Amino acid sequence: MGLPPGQRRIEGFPRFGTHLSKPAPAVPADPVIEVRGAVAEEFDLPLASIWALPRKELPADFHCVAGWTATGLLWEGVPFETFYRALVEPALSPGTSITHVMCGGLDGFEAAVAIEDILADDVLIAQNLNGQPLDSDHGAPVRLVSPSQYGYMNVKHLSRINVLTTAPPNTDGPLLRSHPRARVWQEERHGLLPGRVVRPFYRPLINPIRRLSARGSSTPNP
Ligand SMILES: Nc1nc2c(c(=O)[nH]1)N[C@H]1C(S)=C(S)[C@@H](COP(=O)(O)O)O[C@H]1N2
Ligand SMILES: [Mo]
Repeated sequence: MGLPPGQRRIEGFPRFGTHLSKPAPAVPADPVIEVRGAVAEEFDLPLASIWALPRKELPADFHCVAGWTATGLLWEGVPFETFYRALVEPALSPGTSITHVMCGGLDGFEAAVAIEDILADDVLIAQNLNGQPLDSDHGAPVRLVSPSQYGYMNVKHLSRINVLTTAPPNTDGPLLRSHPRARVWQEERHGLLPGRVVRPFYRPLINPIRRLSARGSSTPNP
């Protein structure tokens, strides 16, 4: 299959993100996912409890909104839907209807994912990449993987989910306004402008962000 509209293949899989050159956050000795928001009582799920759920492998490409695509990745983890149905849904406050899941990383990065997108069958809480535990560049100890959505929905170092009953306000300025769905095949690159219009403005950001992000990498990066 070809690449989604406006994407170009990149060699390898670079570290990339709004963290820029900041090193990855330390992984706690006993990592948990904090469950917050519209639940009867907030709680923390040790990652160990999540690995008791059925897992699957997910071959996928990875698409950053700036325009690069890493191809041929193999993720392994627990489908988000499995995790949600088993451990989160039973804990919801009675009568609530969830519209969004705000996912947060140990570095403070956040993304609000629409419930219909995060429950899709290609969304994982990923623990392994290409047969190895996730390294700190790519989101240790676990990350959200949603290959049908741009990278910014794929929260690294996942440590918190906040279940919401309304869409959270978009706090981006008008220029870099992210799209609330971020579906790659629809080219939902931008919240206000058609995706193809913003391509030439995003593309020049790739190399500088990539260089900065590599500087904070734990592994030697070209
Ligand atoms: N915690 C966290 N997750 C994040 C980011 C970040 O800065 N922090 N950046 C996002 C962006 S914009 C992209 S393109 C991907 C890049 O993932 P990679 O570093 O594994 O290539 O991570 C996403 N998830
Ligand atoms: Mo990105």
